[in-house]
Amino acid sequence: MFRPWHQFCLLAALVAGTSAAVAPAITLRQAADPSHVLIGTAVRPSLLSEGAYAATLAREFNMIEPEDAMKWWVTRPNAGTFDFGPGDEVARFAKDHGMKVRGHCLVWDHNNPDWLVHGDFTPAELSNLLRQHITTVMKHYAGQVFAWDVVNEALDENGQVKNSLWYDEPGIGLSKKGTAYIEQAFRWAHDADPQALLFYNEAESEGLNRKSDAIYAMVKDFKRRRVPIDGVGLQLHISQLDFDTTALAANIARLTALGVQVHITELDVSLPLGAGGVAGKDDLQRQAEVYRSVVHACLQNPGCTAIQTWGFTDKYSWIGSHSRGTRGAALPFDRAYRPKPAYNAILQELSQPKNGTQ
Ligand code: 9MR
Repeated sequence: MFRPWHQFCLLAALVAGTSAAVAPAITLRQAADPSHVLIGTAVRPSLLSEGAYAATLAREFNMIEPEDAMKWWVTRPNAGTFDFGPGDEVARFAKDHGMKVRGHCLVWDHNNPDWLVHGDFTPAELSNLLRQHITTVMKHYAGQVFAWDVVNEALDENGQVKNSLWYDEPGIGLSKKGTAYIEQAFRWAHDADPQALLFYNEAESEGLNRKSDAIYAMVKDFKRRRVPIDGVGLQLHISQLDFDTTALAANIARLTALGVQVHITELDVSLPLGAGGVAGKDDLQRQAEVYRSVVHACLQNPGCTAIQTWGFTDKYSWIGSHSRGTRGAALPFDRAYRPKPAYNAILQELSQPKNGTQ
C-alpha cells in the first residue's frame, strides 16, 4: 500500500526527471493532513478566476488568507460603508474546497483608507471607529474565519510600541500606555467572536532579538492577566540564505510554553535575480533548504500549528514590486506553476514518518 512517504519518493523521482508541470502523487495538504499543522497561503481574490491559480491552490493548501482583501482599505471604502465582496470570495473558495480561512488584519498603521488617516478624528471618535470595525468585520466572518491577526506590526525593532494612528497619532485614548491599545483591540475582538483564535502578527521577530523579547513579555503579561490572546504569528519574510532556524525554534519554544499557538504566517524566501529576472540554480537549492528547515522547526513543536506562505507562485508576489524587480523567485511554485526545489523540500518534511502516518 502507498503511504505518503512512499508517494513522496515517487514524486521526487518524477520531478527530478522533468521540467514539465506534474500533478504531484501526493500534495502538500495530503501530506499535512495527518500532522498537527495546517498548510496555507495568502491569496488574491482577483486571481481565483485564473484556472492554474485556482487549481494549484485547491490541490495543495488546506488554509488560505486574503493577502489584502480583509484590510481596512478594501473593507472600509468610507466611514459608513463596509465592502465584504472580495473577502467573501476568499471565504467562498475556502468553503468549496474544504479549507480554513485566516483573517488579516484588523489593526495596522499601514494601508488604511485616506478618509481614516486624514480624518482628523479625536481619540474618542477613533476608538468608536475601531471598535465598530473589529465588531462588524468579525461578526460578518464569524464561523468562516477561524483565526484573526487582530493587531499587525505594532512594535519597532527595539521592541517599543510604534507611533501610529491607533497608538498616539492621536490614538484611541491609550497613548503613552504601552501595549494597552493592543490589549483593548484583543478584548473587542474576543467580544465580537468568542470562537475565533486571536493572534498578534509581527515581522522580523522570528528569532531572538529585542522585538521578539518584547512580544514574549507582552504575551506573558496578557496571559497572566487573562487578556484573550491565542497565538503569535511569525511572518518570516526571509532574504538571507543563511537564516538561523535554531533561534526560530527557540522562539517558538518560549512562546508556546506560555500557552499560545504559533503560526508561521507570511513565509517567503526572496532571491537576487540575474539578467532576465531569473534566480541562480544554486540559490534555488539553498532556498529549498531554508524552506525545509523552517517547516522542520514548526513540525518539531506541537504548539506550532500552521505554516503559511505569502503567495505560492512566483508569478504573483509582493517581492517583485517591493524590490523594483531586483529580487524575487521567493515562493514554492515557479511562474508556470511548476513545483520548485522549495516545494519538494516542504513536501518531504511534511511527509516525514515522524508526523504520524507511517
Ligand atoms: O503583500 C501585501 C501587498 O499586496 C500590500 O500592498 C501591502 C500593503 O497592504 O501588504 C503586503 O502584505 C504585508 C502584510 O499585510 C503584513 N506583513 C508584511 C507584508 C508584506 O509587505
